[in-house]
Amino acid sequence: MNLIKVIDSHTGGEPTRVVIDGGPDIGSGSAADLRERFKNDHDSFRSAVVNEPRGSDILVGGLLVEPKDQTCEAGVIFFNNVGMLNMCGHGLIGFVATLSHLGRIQPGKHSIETSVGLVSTQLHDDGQVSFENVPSYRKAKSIKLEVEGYGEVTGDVAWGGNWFFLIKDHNLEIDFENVDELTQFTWNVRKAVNANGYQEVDHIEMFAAPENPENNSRNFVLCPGKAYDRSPCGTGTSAKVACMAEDGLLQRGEVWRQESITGSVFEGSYRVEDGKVIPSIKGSAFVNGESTLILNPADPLCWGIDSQVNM
Ligand code: PYC
Repeated sequence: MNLIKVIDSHTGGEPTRVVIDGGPDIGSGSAADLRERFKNDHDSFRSAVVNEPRGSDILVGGLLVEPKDQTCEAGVIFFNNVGMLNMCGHGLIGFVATLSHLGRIQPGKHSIETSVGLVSTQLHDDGQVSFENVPSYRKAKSIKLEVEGYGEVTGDVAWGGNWFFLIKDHNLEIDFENVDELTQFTWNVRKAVNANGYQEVDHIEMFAAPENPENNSRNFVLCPGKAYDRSPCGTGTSAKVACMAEDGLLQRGEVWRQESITGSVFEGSYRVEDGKVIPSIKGSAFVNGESTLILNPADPLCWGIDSQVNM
């Protein structure tokens, strides 16, 4: 039997499960190297931690690792129901809240090593967390796609730590009651964008007017494993900020309040360094579980029910 210690949290409704003890031995190296080793040799462990019957399609996992860069407080590798994630904004906020819960950090600045680079985080006195993301940018503007069942859809391809296709113009309501339709639409968009030369895009993000007038926008984000993000998506908000910066629609330091379909909010802003947009994202996470997972090889579902997502 393997005993795996985990801390669960949610960030604006989106859950994160951080493995703090009992994970596989993946040796030492940068978070990018460890991510590859974890991906190639320990995929069943990933599935055991996040998939049913212990987890669910919306759960994002984080493996706490020793950072190679000794200036960092910790390293983390993110994964989900179908594979590995690059960066994960809500996951990073949950990770910092987890380190705080464990007493490993106090309010202040802390660097964290991720598989796409170092990110600087700040735990605020009131428990909120902000982080400066990796440089974010738009790769392609106003790409037109023919989307099955919906006709022509226009959007931008952008990087915010994950790859996104961002859609402003559509006729759908971003509302809880409409989640099935939003999922179908964004899934068809994903198929179209991948078939049109953007294989790397695995997150689809659409925008509408906010429900709360204090916010700037409401979004719906479809994640790679076909679950939708309950939070406003940290990497998605970073991609949005990068596009708006390029269009002159958001100035340096100006705050963009991104509301999710659940009503939770991230504040996004940016600075420019060496000509690159460096987004900052601020949000809150709450630890809501501390438990030991039991991996019993006699259990036929010990390694989880693999999420079946057919493109
Ligand atoms: O917050 O960046 C994010 C994220 C990615 C996938 C789910 N959440």
